[in-house]
Amino acid sequence: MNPPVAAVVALGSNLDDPEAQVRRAFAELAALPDTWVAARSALYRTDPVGYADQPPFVNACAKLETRLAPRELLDALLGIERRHGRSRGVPNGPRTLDLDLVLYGGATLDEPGLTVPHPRAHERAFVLAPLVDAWPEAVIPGKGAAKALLGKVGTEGIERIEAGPGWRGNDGA
Ligand code: PH2
Ligand code: MG
Ligand code: MG
Repeated sequence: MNPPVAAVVALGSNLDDPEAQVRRAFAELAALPDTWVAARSALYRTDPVGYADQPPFVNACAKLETRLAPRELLDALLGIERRHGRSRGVPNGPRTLDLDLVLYGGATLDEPGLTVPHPRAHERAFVLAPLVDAWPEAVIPGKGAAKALLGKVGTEGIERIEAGPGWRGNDGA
């Protein structure tokens, strides 16, 4: 069996009760086979990036421990998106649920449909702020510490909805 790997999933929604979509998705991540949610961020309300004429997003991050291979995990994420009625319309446009595989251990992958680290994670506050909540020491291979990257990008246009940093299980840090 594969040893467990720390993987990070970024969650985003801006349609059909975004907060509920994201909360349900956390539970569905926790129910994936051979996968545990080690930590989760607070929820954030964020201004849309890339395509401005759409509702604000709710964004969050989950740190998983998983024995699934990257492609198996990706397929599981796409399955959850489909169950949330995700349809693929305008690039960067509105969606019921977006689950992006941001990190898979220290791996760098560039395969069809599977680019890890996520190619834009290091420049997006709506990914970095929740990532730092869930995993303060996270490092984006080739880009550096998530905390330092967030310092560079800043937190304009993002607002924490919940108090506190989220939930980090028993192992803290
Ligand atoms: N996702 C996008 C494009 N723009 N903006 C915000 N605030 N949050 C997102 O999750 C987001 C976005 C493409 O996946
Ligand atoms: Mg995305
Ligand atoms: Mg996506």
